[in-house]
Amino acid sequence: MSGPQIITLTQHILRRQRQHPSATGQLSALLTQVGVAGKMIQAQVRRAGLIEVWGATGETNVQGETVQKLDRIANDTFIDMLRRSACVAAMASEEEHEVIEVPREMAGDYVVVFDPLDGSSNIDVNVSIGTIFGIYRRCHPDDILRRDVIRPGHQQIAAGYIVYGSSTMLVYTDGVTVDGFTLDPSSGEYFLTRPNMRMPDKTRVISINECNEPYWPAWVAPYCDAIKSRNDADKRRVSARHIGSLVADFHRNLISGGVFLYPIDARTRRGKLRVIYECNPLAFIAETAGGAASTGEGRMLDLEPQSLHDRAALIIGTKSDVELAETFVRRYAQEGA
Ligand code: P6P
Repeated sequence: MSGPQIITLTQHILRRQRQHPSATGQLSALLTQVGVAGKMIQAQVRRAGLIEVWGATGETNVQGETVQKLDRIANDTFIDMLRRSACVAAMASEEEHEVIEVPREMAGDYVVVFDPLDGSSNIDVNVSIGTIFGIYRRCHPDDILRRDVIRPGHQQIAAGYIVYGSSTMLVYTDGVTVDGFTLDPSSGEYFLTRPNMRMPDKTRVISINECNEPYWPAWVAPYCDAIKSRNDADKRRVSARHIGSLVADFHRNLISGGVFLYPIDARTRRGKLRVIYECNPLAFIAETAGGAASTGEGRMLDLEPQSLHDRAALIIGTKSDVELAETFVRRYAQEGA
């Protein structure tokens, strides 16, 4: 890959840094290290089956989910890279019960939250999976506080994901633009292939696990029907696509235009997706790209999490159809459904 029009992830990050004269370079270094961790994880993902990384470890994580071998590898890789980056003071992972504090002598100015391998139930069937991350400034120069991590998503200063799909792409936002970088396996470098990604304003795809319909709140089925009713005998305007890997479903919708929903489950009265390290990073990306993300009752990024592994309902994607979902929620709430 060469030519003046193609720039690397590091070149892009440094260009952005130059727009902030007071920048110390720590965020640039941190984002670069995230990219390196992504390369290390994708190297293992791409060899699943050739090396003994299929299957489960036999452990159950804090979520009560079976830990896949690649979950453990991705989690340990991310933690090690961030711990040694000198940019991070604390981190929170889907796979870790508690916040991980970096020793003071190695700590930096940032806090990172992440799902090291989202969609890992898809590993053994060769379906796209990914890493999701969010970055915050630490709240206090010396101590790690609860509010360093348990905080609303609108305080993020950067967020992104790495999707291990037909190619490996790193997509991140600094709050100004959303930019996508494709990993070139021959050079080991990420190249800017999708600058300034914008969420299309038309929904072409709806993503939801239809098998949960018996447990949906009353507003969900009518909402889905309203979206599907845009199709007519002559033209299909909306299709259903649900990979079962949030990061892959979101990435497709960000490029093609779509809405993803994981509503509250009426049996448990809670959602499945985790607020801090799944919903909020993607919500920050969605909003920066001109889309939206909601719990149904309100803006996802305004939600005040109460604990590290809080879950919520998530509706994310094309802004008009996220807002339409909120309209349905209000209508059915008024009808007492
Ligand atoms: P279900 C993967 O485990 C995940 O957290 C998301 O990536 C995905 O969207 C969701 O769960 C799928 O859940 O209940 O449809 O299998």
